[in-house]
Amino acid sequence: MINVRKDFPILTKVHNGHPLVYLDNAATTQKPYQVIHAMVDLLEHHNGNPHRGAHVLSVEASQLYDDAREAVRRFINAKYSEEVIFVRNTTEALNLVARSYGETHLHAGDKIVIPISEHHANLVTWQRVARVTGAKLEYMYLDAQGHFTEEDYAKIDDKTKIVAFAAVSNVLGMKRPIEKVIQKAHAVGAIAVLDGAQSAPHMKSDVQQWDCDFYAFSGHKMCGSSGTGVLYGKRDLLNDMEPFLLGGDMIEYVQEQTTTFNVLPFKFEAGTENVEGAVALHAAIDYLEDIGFDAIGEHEHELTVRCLEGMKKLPYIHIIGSTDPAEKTGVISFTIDGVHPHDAATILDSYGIAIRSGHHCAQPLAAHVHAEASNRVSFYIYNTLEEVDYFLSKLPLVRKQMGFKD
Ligand code: C6P
Repeated sequence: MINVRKDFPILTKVHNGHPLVYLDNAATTQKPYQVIHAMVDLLEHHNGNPHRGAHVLSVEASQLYDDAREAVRRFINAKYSEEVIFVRNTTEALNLVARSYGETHLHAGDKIVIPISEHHANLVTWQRVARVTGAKLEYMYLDAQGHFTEEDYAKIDDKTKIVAFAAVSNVLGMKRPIEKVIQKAHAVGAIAVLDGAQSAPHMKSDVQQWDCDFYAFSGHKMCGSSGTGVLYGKRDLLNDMEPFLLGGDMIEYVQEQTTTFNVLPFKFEAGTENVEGAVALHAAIDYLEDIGFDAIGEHEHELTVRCLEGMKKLPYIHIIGSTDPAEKTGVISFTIDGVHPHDAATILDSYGIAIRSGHHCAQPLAAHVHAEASNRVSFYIYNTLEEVDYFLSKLPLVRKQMGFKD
């Protein structure tokens, strides 16, 4: 097991008289000292507006920002650093693709294909593209355990122009057959948009090996800060797209009536950049790479195996999607017979356990599996088997406190 708890100051928090057990990592992860200190160091010693000044602080901030971009390029194995666009988060990255590619490249009769399990950021965005262009949004409905079926793959046909899917679902926690889906998209001339919000923190990202056209992820879900995410796009595609936001730093020449745009990546980074966020993401990447994704995967697997074993013993618990730990990152969504998920989360919070409840921003999936709301535990590098056992020991108390005998 990885032992990194000492790096995370928030994990010493005591809540309701109990040590905090933080099991809501798919929502956001906690930050190690290494990331916190990198941000403080920037603010104390190097803070300036990047790419705009000749003075020392602007130059230093520019250097740190550019270094962060290079770190991201390495992290996802992109070919060129200008293919890495800093945005606020996964949501903004996917909106950028939908607006700047989807709305300008699709036409009536075209198809966008997505799984029913997508997060709203990768779903509502395509609804609008469909509405604006007249294209059709078609869903892959998955089998009862959440796998793609042959029927799903058959939806990727000659009319399909975009296939968008999460590399890991935030509700099912299942790793997708990334390369297979992308190959099917490319075989019909469609582009593949990969939502990496739940993959980038947990497994090695390799955009060249996957051959995805776009890849989006958020810094805050991988030990970085809020407010910084990444859109990777293939250079030719990005060059061919209009910018999504207009303003400072994304221009080449501005005249009274017309403007020419800056080169990549600046064309897509209008306004003052979030240097703190970029620096935090750089530190987070260094931190995770030091641990290594093999170790991270093994650690999460052990926690998931233990948790699933314990949950399966409770007849009133129903896990959504596959229960095979080999198919999952450390995400388990479930319902409890007779207990509203918000009640369950509130009761567990009284024991210091933080879990998520609700529709997890995936309402079409929730409706499809007839679980309008559910609970979710999600693990990360600092969680321990003891924490899993503590959670499993308190889980039966939820039903007891709601008045059930067992
Ligand atoms: N899911 C969760 O608790 P942002 O909010 O932009 O950083 O990430 C959006 C997003 C996109 N795709 C997937 C697969 C996601 O899981 C998320 C964020 C959080 O599941 C908040 S709803």
